[in-house]
Amino acid sequence: MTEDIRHDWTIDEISEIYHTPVLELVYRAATMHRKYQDTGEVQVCTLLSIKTGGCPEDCAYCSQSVHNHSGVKVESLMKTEEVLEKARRAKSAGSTRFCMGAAWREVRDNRDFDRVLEMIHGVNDMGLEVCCTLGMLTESQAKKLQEAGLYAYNHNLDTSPEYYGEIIHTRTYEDRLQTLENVRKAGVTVCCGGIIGLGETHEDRISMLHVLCNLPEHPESVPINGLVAIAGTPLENNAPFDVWDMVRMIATARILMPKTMVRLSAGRREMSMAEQALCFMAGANSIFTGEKLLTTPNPSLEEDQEMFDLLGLKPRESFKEEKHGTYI
Ligand code: SAM
Ligand code: DTB
Ligand code: SF4
Repeated sequence: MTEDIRHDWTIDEISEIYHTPVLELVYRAATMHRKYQDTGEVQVCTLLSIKTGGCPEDCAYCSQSVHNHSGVKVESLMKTEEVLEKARRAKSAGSTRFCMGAAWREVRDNRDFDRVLEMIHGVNDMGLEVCCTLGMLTESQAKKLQEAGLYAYNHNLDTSPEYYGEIIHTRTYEDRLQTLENVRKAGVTVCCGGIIGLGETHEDRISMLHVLCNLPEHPESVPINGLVAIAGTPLENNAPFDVWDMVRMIATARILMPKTMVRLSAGRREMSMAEQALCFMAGANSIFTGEKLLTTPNPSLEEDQEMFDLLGLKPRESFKEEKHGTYI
């Protein structure tokens, strides 16, 4: 079984997988999925933007950057009780993971950070997997988050090292990798993925997957986002992402990182139920539910319930142990 879990993938091998005729690719990924995951289960996560807008970074896709003009209102950090109320609601709507996002370049050791630690405590006490995405952080900050009860930290590579400079100028790929290392050292699980539809090539996507699957440990979750093109950002007129490319990304990620939760993330609103079903076939086993992602709309709870019923999918329980490569 262990030959499936590798950290020495070459670009050529990944390219061959990614470019496999799509039905054969889905079959291969579905086979790997069946071996390492419970195929009838999909993790249900809820996002909340706890500090919206005013971010000094210049990510070209983002509604929350001060460099873009999306019209998103700058808000200060939400009150702890309000956040906990949202988490309670997410839990009663069936969510098992709660992800809090702040539009910060990096974490600072200030009162806001102390309040985030308090939020983590509260959400963790509800029995939810707590995830945060707060920008760059040091190892000691990551340790404080871990001690507060943080289960996962989201920090995306977004695209390939080669294309990164076209999308973000205010930090480097190396900065991202350093934060991921700090998270890992603190014993927090890693959530790291990217976006398709930024204008990148197939080679860029392959290159991003190459970085992810050759990290010393595979991220426990890999979100694949389809660009939500936001008016007022430099990418507002990008062509919609190709659903077949989404399927290829998910299937390739599943084959490269069999034990990882692969999340069909932003962009589901632009996809039909049948298209999403193809992504689940290809190995996606996590989604964000609830009316909003961070600043943009998401399918409604009713639509997602209908999809789960139709496809016979069940929500995955929190803190579930991984399967170790058995055929079912
Ligand atoms: N500021 C933190 C950071 O950059 O790590 C956290 C928040 S950031 C919004 C989290 C991730 O959401 C980004 O890295 C990006 O992959 C994804 N994202 C943001 N805006 C998006 C968009 N318009 N379409 C698709 N994905 C997006
Ligand atoms: C991730 O990979 N996607 C989520 C989460 N991690 C933080 C964010 C998607 C944001 C989509 C655009 C928005 O709502 O602003
Ligand atoms: Fe800031 Fe994160 Fe948006 Fe980049 S993606 S502008 S770091 S909030």
